[in-house]
Amino acid sequence: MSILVETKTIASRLIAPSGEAAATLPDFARDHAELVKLYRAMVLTRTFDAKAVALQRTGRLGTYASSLGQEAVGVGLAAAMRPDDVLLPSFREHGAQIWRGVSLKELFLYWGGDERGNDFAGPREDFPNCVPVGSHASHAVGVALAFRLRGEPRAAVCVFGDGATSKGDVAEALNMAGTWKVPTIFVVNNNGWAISVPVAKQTAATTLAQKALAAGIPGLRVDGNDVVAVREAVGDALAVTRRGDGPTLIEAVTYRLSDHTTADDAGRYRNDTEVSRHWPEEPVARLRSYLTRVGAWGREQEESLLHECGQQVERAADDYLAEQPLPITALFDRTYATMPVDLVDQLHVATARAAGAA
Ligand SMILES: Cc1ncc(C[n+]2csc(CCOP(=O)(O)OP(=O)(O)O)c2C)c(N)n1
Ligand SMILES: [Mg+2]
Repeated sequence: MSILVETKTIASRLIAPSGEAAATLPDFARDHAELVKLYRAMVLTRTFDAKAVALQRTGRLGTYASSLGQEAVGVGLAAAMRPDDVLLPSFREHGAQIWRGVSLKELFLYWGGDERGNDFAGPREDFPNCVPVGSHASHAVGVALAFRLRGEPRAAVCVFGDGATSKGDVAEALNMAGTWKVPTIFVVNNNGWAISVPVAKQTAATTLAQKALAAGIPGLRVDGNDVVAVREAVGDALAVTRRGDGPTLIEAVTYRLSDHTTADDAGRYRNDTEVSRHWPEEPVARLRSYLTRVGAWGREQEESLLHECGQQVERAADDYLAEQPLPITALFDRTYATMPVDLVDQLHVATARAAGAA
């Protein structure tokens, strides 16, 4: 009798950290222009990220969750999606949101505490960031069920962290997705840490991909710092689910090079040696190195891309900073059709204070 207890522990990889091809590349990756698009999106994401941290440090943005070193997960999965699929991100998927057309100004607004940042002009049906850990996984199953009931060939792509996989919400969502065979792709952005808790301290599972087994769905591990491998894995899973063959759980193994958020100091619980060990694997340098090797990228392109991204991000930051903030009373606007009494009282206090301050 054989007992199936885990999925493959080796993460599939197409481009090695050195920038050499580690396997035969899929068709899309033979087109250098396609790879350059992925590279540009990762560089833009990183440029946005650095500016967001700088704005927070100077008191002009709220608490911000950096995606430094994790750009390949977001960009790779979004590049595999169709525009009318629906993305349900957690809070570290800036790369995916940017790829799908959320504007940099909207992202700054959101992280500046302004709800208008969630009213995307671009992907109208994408979900806003989900800060409660893992609670959007069941929403993703609902979205996918709606697609099935309406006979639409669309899929829901739900991204959450390694920490979220320890939550009941995620286990329940995987279970129902498997039972109903709905078109949901779950991507675990495994960055090694849930704030100060490393993966090994929150689960005895050898991989997070194997959490798919109990739900009766495929689970696989992919190198989350290899944007080509991420795009390929998510693309394949989407093709399967569009045929009606159900969901997949993809564990993208990456590493959080930054603090958890700007409100965190990872130096208090994680040593620098561990972080240094992961820098050589980061996704942006890896793809640049591949593109340089094959003659599709050079110093001039790099310089002009950095300049372009810098300008685009600065313009968006200026637009964000020039926006008239919403009145404090806007906090009360969109949660209840009929406001509970205690909130009505708070609204009166806020209104009075705002009037006093004016
Ligand atoms: C339900 C819930 N519990 C606790 C928190 C506080 N919290 C915010 S992020 C986080 C850790 C999340 O870790 P992980 O899922 O690995 O995502 P990562 O932040 O590493 O991207 C926690 C516990 C929360 N936001 N929601
Ligand atoms: Mg994590």
